[in-house]
Amino acid sequence: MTALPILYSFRRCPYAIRARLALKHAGIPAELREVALKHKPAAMLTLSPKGTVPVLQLADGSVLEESLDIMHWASSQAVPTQPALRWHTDSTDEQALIALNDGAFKRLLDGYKYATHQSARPAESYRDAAVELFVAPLDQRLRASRYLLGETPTLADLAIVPFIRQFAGVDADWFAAAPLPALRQWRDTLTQSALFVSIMPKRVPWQPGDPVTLL
Ligand SMILES: N[C@@H](CCC(=O)N[C@@H](CS)C(=O)NCC(=O)O)C(=O)O
Repeated sequence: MTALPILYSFRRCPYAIRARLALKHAGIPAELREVALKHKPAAMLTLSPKGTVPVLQLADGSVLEESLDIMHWASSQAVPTQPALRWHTDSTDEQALIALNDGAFKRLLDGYKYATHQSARPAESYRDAAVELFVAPLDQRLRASRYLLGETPTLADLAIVPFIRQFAGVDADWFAAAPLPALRQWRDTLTQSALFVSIMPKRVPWQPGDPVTLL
């Protein structure tokens, strides 16, 4: 038994960012253990041998090892005093958006991020395919409403914005000039929010015996 849920996390990982956003937004206190991906702690690998972050160990000992499961658990536990977020619309629209983000868009994002001059396919080709598939349609959506599924944020916004942040960061000059004004505004609103800033401080990697650091 542990007193608080324990989140194994990596600061810049978009999956871990969405999990931290959800827990923090839901007002759920948790211990944060920063992980160095090259030196994953044995305690984490024992809980979740697949070795990806985020991993959440609940107070009853059970383990959530998928970021979306952590978001859904957080939404089910949300403290009622927290500001309204339409947590889980359960709409097929929301599920389809997140599935496209985590599937085909994420693969193109990785291609864009990791392409080198030696790659058979240049970075721009991945970027342009990602824009056509996902990024431009998000911008179109956001020209019609402030958030992805309407005028208030939902779980989809918190789940997807860490990936758009990463996409924007690959070539910030290109993103700043791209014909994606509504997407930029949305990215800025969410990533400059007090919630987002509060889950991004730099941490040194956790080691057994360290004092507890709270999320
Ligand atoms: N489907 C997983 C994906 C998590 C994931 O791939 N996380 C990356 C970091 S962003 C990771 O831990 N990779 C393992 C590694 O780099 O060793 C989730 O949604 O939680």
